[in-house]
Order: sequence, then structure tokens, then C-alpha cells
Amino acid sequence: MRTQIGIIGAGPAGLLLAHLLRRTGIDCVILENRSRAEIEGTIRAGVLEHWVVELMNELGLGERMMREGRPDTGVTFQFLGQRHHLDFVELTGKQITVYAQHEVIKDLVAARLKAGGAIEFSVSETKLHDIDGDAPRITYRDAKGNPQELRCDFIAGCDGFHGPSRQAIPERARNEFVIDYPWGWLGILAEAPRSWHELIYSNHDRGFALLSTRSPEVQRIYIQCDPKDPIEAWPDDRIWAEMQARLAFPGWKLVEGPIFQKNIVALRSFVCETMQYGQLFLAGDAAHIVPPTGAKGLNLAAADVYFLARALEASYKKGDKSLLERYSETCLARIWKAERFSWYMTTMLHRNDAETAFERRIHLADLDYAVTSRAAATALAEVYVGLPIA
Ligand code: RFL
Ligand code: PHB
Repeated sequence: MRTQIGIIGAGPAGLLLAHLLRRTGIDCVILENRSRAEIEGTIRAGVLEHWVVELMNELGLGERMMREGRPDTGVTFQFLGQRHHLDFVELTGKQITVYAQHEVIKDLVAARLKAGGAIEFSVSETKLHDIDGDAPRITYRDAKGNPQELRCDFIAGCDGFHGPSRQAIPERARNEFVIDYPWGWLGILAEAPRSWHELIYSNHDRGFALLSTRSPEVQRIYIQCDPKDPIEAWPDDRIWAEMQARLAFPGWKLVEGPIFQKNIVALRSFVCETMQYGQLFLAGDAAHIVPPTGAKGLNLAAADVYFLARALEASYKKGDKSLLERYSETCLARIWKAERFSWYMTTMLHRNDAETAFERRIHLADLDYAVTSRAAATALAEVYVGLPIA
């Protein structure tokens, strides 16, 4: 089989890239090692930056998002027993939309298949070849186990943190930066009505908590835990007791309901420099990871493929390779700002037993600064709603 762009991975990065390329008339094939049901059932992020919402609409992919997503004008920070509203619209003129990643995936997959675009699900043994020549190839086994080869002009490595694309760049050409935090997030989905009109980020002595939502009937809540905790250490009554304690506020109660999904993820920051090698371009979690506290993971993946599609279009349509040559540099300028923001939000909001009392006071001062200074609030809001994409 032959195509112009071979895309590895049908996560937000790979699927959105395919839609962006289609708009400019560039051909691509997506290879995905999981089944459609698996990718559509994986529970992850929930916040879309304002420009991602605009882009989805521009691409004709936003209908359900506009109907079912919740536009939020700001977030609430809770610390030292007080709640403070940060009004993004007032500070930046922009809002965010709470719409689950797996709903985005469902919309992107359905639209691609409806348009006759190729996605090969359940492939295995994906391998990249000849990425430093001008005829790269991807070999793999299809869903039936038959060996296949995809020949292409460029490979987009959108295969997440554990995929093979990043490893295909020789080690000597890669510089990797990493922080593994000593914290995990226990996340739940519960059948319950909304308890608050927007997200609450709570810094509490017992540990961080985050109240989010999925729909008027389903709520998403996270609490800081030990990343090594087995999920069995968290029976439902223990989870609710911690959530009630960490989100407690006079005259308010978190509405409980049956928990139907729970999982624990470890928190990590990671950046791979470079994001390109020969004809291979990395995008999304394949190149970088942020801890979820800044809600940036999915949005950064979207920014990478926005830049990549633009660069590929300039190369194919005008023979101008300069944007492709600067792809990594362009993405990394945005990525490091998101890494800084995610690290800042994470360290400011989590309980850290290894910290001194002095450092804890610094985090409380940071929070107080963010909710009392218009300049500090604007700086936080500007990154949260999404830096301009240029
Ligand atoms: P994805 O979503 O990981 O998609 C990569 C896709 O590549 C496929 N793949 C392969 N396909 C073919 N051959 C191979 N050899 C392959 N190896 C892998 C995978 O099956 C998958 O379908 O990466 P992408 O597109 O870059 O999107 C990034 C976002 O998904 C990610 O940044 C966020 O979801 C991060 N994240 C969260 N962000 C938040 O803002 N809030 C959250 O609550 C949140 N929870 C999470 C998360 C990431 C997680 N990871 C990475 C494990 C929870 C988890 C568990
Ligand atoms: C979510 O709704 O899953 C969510 C919201 C905000 C975050 C992380 C996750 O910072």
C-alpha cells in the first residue's frame, strides 16, 4: 500500500492530523494497534482550549461537542478553607470547554470513516524503516495477522508515550528531559448530578482534589494518591470520604452516587528534543508528557498536528520545506510553556511530604497571588485557555 503520510496511532494527535490533511487534499493512512471499541472507551482528559474548539468547528467536527460539552467561563481554586473564582472570560475574553477525550475520539473516528478515510485498527508489530531516506516504510501485521507494508513520503509518529516512533530516532540524536513525581491521581466516574458550576482545584492538607464533570448525570473527580497504590486499596467509601474531606466547604456538600469507573495514573513530565528525524515527525504524547493538573496533554497534541499539517501543506503545495525544517523548534516553544505551566500547577496544588514548611508557604503564596493579583490571574488564565496558536 502507498500513501503520502503514514500516521501511526489513532489518538487525538493522529486522528486530528488526518482531518487537517484531508482539508488540504493530502492523503494519509492511520495504523492503530487497538480496536475501535478500545480507543473509544479509554477515559482520559476533559478540557479543550478555546482554539481547539474553534478548530473542531472549522473542520465540521464540533456538532456534538457544542451540544453536549460544557462551556466554562473559569475555574475555582480552593485553599485554606476558601473558594476563589478565576474568571477567564473577564481576564482573557476566552473560555474553555469540558468535553471528554473519548467523546472527541468517537467524533473524529466517525467523521473519518464517513468520509471514506482509512483507519486500520488492531494492527500489530508496527515497525518504522528508512526514516532517513526519501522513501520511508512502515511494516505491520493487519487485524488478521497478515504481514503488510505501507510506503509513504513522511511518517507521523502519533503513537503515544509507549509507541515505537520515538525509539526509531537514534539515541544520539535525542535529548530527553523527565520528572517522575511521587504522586498519582485516582480518578473516578460517578453517576451523580453536578455539585458545582465549574471545575474546582483544591489544595488541601490531606492532598490535592479536582472536581470535574462529564455530563449533567456523570461526574469526574480526581484525588492525589500514592502512584503505587493498588486500586483495591481504594474501596468506594474511602474514596468518597477523601473527596468529601478535600473539597469540604461550609454550607456545601459533594453529591455522591454509584462509582462505575476508577483508575490510578502516575504523574510525569517528559520532553523529547528533537521531535523530527529525516522523514519522521513526532506529535503528542510520543514526544512529550505533562502531568494532568494543567489540562494540557490533549491540547498540546492538537497544537503539534496543527503545526505539522501546515508545514506539510507548504511543502506539498509550494515546495517550501522551511516550516517542516523548523517543525520541532516551533512545537517546542509552545511545549516548554505548557510544561512549565503543568509543573507549576502540579507543585502548587499537591501535598508534598518531602517539602519543608517554607516551601509549602511558597505554594500558598503562589495561590494567593493568583487569586488576588489581576496580573498573576491573567498570566494563569492566558495559558489555561490556550496560548494563541500562530
Ligand atoms: P494517545 O492518546 O496515547 O494515542 C496514541 C495512540 O497510538 C496507539 N499506538 C499504536 N498504534 C500502532 N502501532 C503501535 N505500535 C502503537 N503504539 C501505540 C495507541 O493505541 C493510541 O491509540 O496519544 P496522543 O494522540 O498524542 O494524545 C495525547 C493525549 O491522549 C494525552 O496527552 C492526554 O490524554 C493525557 N492524559 C490526560 N490529560 C489531561 O489533560 N487530563 C487527564 O485526566 C488525563 N488523563 C492522560 C490521562 C494520559 C494517560 N496516558 C498517557 C496513559 C490518563 C492516562 C492513563
Ligand atoms: C478532566 O475533566 O478529566 C480534567 C479536567 C482538568 C484537568 C485534568 C482532567 O486539569
